[in-house]
Amino acid sequence: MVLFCMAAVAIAAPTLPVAGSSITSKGNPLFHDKFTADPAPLVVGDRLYLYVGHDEAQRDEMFNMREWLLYSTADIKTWTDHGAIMKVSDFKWAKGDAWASQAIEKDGRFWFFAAVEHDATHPGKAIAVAVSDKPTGPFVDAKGSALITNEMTPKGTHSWEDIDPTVFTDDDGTTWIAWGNRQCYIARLKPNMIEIDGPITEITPPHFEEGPWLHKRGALYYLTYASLDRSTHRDEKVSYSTAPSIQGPWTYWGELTGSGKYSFTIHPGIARFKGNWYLFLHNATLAIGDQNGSIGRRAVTVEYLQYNADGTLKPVEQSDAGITVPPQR
Ligand code: FUB
Repeated sequence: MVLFCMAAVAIAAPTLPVAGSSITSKGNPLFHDKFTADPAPLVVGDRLYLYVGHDEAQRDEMFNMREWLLYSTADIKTWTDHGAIMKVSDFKWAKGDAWASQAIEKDGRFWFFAAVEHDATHPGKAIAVAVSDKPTGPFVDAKGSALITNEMTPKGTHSWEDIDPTVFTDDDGTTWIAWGNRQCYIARLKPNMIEIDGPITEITPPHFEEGPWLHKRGALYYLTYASLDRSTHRDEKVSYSTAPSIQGPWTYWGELTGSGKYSFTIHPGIARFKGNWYLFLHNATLAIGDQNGSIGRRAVTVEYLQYNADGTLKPVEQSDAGITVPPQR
């Protein structure tokens, strides 16, 4: 990864909300009291839950992420701050790095998948799985060990290859998990949600960097991800591919967004909620006190996601107004 630390433009709100309090969003970034990253939306009934990583990097630190936070909304304007729903220390076998996550509902329970740094018994990044009876937690380690370790993907060239899980349940009830950095992998999950079922297959799309997100609309499957064309770009953008089946073949459609302002990373999370589709991202425009945005001090944003008649996605412009203004048709 490349280190970029840039000046930030957004100024922190004067009052700091506490867990349980209500936040009325006035545009992007969504939240001003904490640095947030790697947004992962989940719709349950009439609420949208947004799981994020908590960026706590100090000065020139690259990342300092120890816990995952949760926000929820019924109208995508007013958000409830639920505070931390899990700490990386809750996974006893992990030694740090509460990186990107995603939660899904299956059979009435909520399964939370997240990237962490494994201890010395399986060096490198790993994927953890936790479970709760409610989307708001408390979540507990569901397996007592990693679901995916670095040794399980031997083709990879670096220790942080096994990050950024995305989970998706197909119409036949099978849940799939995709993940990766530089290489993108996919595998079936067993119905118990804590074991891989069958082979791990590589599906790396063009310019794949990290942050895959699986979703389906109509008959089409989408693999949206943080992309980096190292020959021309300094910062990640979002690109996507589509397929007629979760098992491919995948067709690459190119870039969906530009880079997140001042941010090397960008991390897509997609959800349909009350008739609209949303693309959650992050940038590094937020400043809190004397802490400017940086690679490890990011802020979550949201934009409308719109489809063309053939199922391809309309390019998304990132803006300060975000979804406070109606989408352009
Ligand atoms: O937030 C830590 C890492 O940075 C995530 O796992 C990646 O997707 C990137 O956003």
